[in-house]
Amino acid sequence: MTYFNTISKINYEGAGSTNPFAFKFYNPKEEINGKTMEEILRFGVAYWHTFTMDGSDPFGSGTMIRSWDKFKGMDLAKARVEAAFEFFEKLDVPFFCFHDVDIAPEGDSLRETNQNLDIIVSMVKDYMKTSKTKLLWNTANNFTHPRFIHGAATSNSADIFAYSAAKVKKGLEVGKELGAENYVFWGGREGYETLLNTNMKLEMDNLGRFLQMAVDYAKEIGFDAQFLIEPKPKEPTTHQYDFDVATGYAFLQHYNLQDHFKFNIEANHATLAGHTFEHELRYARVHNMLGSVDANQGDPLLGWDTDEFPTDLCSTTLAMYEILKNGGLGRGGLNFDAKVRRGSFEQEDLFHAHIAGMDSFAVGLKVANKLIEDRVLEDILDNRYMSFTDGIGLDIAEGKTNFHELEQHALNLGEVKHQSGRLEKVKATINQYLLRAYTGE
Ligand code: XUL
Ligand code: CO
Repeated sequence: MTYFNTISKINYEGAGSTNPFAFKFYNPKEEINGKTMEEILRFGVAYWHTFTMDGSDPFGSGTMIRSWDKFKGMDLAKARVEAAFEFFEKLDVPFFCFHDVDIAPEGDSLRETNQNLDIIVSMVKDYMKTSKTKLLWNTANNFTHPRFIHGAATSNSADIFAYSAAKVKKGLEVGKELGAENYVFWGGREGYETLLNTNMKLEMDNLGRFLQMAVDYAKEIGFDAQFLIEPKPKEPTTHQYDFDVATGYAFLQHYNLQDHFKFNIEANHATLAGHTFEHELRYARVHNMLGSVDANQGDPLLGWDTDEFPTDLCSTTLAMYEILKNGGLGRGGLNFDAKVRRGSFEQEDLFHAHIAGMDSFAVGLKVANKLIEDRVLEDILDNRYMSFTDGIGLDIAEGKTNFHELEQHALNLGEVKHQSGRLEKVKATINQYLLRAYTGE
């Protein structure tokens, strides 16, 4: 059965196209430095937002009109797989991502849930034999069901800790079965609402032990995916233990897990933490911990996770700058952890949304690549930090000096001349590059 009957394959038609069902900037086969856009950008579709969620919010019920919703239970799960692979093919997207509960309904017991999962996983595996779309990552949803009311690996209940472990164990087996490139840990409820009833030390130690057991089990079964922590500061909890990349990195180092994990960085999680998207990418990159990206954007006027499709070209440019400087995303990708607005309830909106996101990152890629080619930001940095390239500065940078020498240097200093930061000039230059990207000037 088919579900998107009025829509055919989305092709690249160029910046002047007026066809809403065409890419204007994302040209999968176009090469940039010897790699195609498709290979660099590694786009993924998030199963939950696109095929499972219904548009409900805390104030209103679902609005999405989905042709597969006429089915129920396992039939609905199967219909979603059919619809998903039709969508992937029409969008010509190389990856998808899912939580266990997105693809198969929970049964009355964990055993039954696993059986449901097995049926759908074997169906997905069959589709993957003929589809080009691969699994970027899967994960366990250890936050929606009421059993996770007080957390999963950080629950006060040891039984729930065990239940959560069983779900991740199954997730690792599923990831291996489907050849997942990565496995994601987003600590949905791994945090607290109040310290007044929380044993922070025990909860964090348990989370460390949980992740170590996951590493051990993946090794045991020969599942070689890259493990990813996805930081988020709050929501649904008041405070999440994986607040941001810096906090997550300290956590990983404390529990000696840093060699087994990288980060999956989500734009809207960065802004909830009070950072820019590019800050989180930069922090991960300079520590060699940038693994993958959940591509979306938040609403600066709202204090919660709005998961909008990314359309801010300045943000996609600065994000692609970090990704290119990282030498690419490796086994990671750009997963659209993004949902159409509640008012965009028609199926064709799913295409418009993904086309908008893919085109926005394609622009970001081209502009960032040009900025790097012309050494725009590199020259600024070289010039700005020049004082560390010889004399006392070089000694500092090479760790060859001490407070005695530095004091002598300071005592003999005359007036120190500063250079302007030229912030406005830099911003104007970025705008110039953005606007020039397609005029060819
Ligand atoms: C929630 C979120 C999740 C993770 C996977 O904010 O981003 O969907 O990406 O569990
Ligand atoms: Co996410």
